[in-house]
Amino acid sequence: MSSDDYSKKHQEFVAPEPTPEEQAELDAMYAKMDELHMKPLWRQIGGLMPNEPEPRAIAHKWDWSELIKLARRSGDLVPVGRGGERRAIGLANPGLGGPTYIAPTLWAAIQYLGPGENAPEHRHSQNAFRFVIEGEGVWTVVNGDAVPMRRGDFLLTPGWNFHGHHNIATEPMAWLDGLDIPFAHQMDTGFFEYGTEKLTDESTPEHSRSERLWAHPGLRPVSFPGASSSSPIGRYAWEHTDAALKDQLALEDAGFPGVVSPGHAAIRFTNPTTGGDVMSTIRAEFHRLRPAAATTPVQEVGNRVFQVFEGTATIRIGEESFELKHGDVVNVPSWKLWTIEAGSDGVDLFCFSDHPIFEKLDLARTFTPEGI
Ligand code: GTQ
Ligand code: FE2
Repeated sequence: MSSDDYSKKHQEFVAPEPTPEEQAELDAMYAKMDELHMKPLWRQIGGLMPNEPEPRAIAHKWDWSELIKLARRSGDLVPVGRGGERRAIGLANPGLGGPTYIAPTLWAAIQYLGPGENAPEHRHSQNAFRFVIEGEGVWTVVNGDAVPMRRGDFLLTPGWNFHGHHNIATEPMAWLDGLDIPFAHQMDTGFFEYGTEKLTDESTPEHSRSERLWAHPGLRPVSFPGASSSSPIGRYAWEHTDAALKDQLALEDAGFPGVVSPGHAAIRFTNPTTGGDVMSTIRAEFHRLRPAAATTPVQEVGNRVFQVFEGTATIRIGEESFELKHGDVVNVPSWKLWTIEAGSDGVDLFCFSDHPIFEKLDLARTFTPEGI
């Protein structure tokens, strides 16, 4: 697809000037349409069918220092329990008006659990993950499997799995939640049920059962046939993510392929039963940039959300740019040209997106402008 294809604009439609009599008839017709809940396409074609995506979501950054401050405050003031379910503070994209959507398809929240607190078990059709920006001491129970949460870990709670969170440590803990709540909400596909009031597992194992079965590199148990749309791995431990990124950069130094572009290492979390994305609606990746390295500028259909794990960076999104540091969250709306440039110490970024939705529906497009 060349850039010319994207620049062809709708023809300007110019109707002949109506006479006063014609205008009166037109006004009456439009009023009748309005009354009967009809709307003519010719008065809205440009807005409904733009030449290219015109997202209502805007690019926005949430400062970790503010997020964590308010999370702590809510920990002081608001109990966690059945009904409210989670002490999670959703990030609301200013361009999307009322609902708590960071993007039309995606929810992102900071969740906070004090020492000794339990977030009760429930299940929902919405897919969920956690990314642990800092701290440890919470374990999540997914269908009876206790999954520890530690710094840098990426955890899955695919749709319809019972899950609850328990802080058994002496310190509070906060992490990033990502779900497809807005997608389910807008498409009317959501189901929700309460689970048991009791803890289904009191143990705090080093590794979840799901990891012991599924998280050995390149190996799968023969006893589980077939592909599943969600990954069976409950926890992608930081040590594996970090090692994979380190190796990509070491191989780049030695002159071998593997990095995305010079100084830009990246991994995608995968479903070992398919090699594809971890869940049907959400893609998750981790990116590492060497000091001053930059990603290749790209436009993509779909939405990305980044959280800085370590280091600093500048992200350019369309005409805007944002300075990023530890814990900051930023979203990239559909089809906005974006690039990230690392600061002087390099940068580590967690990233999630809704790209699997659009790939499945043959709606995915990417465009890499030349000469940028
Ligand atoms: O931890 O189960 O941020 O159900 C939003 C909905 C977290 C959770 C959120 C949820 C959860
Ligand atoms: Fe949940």
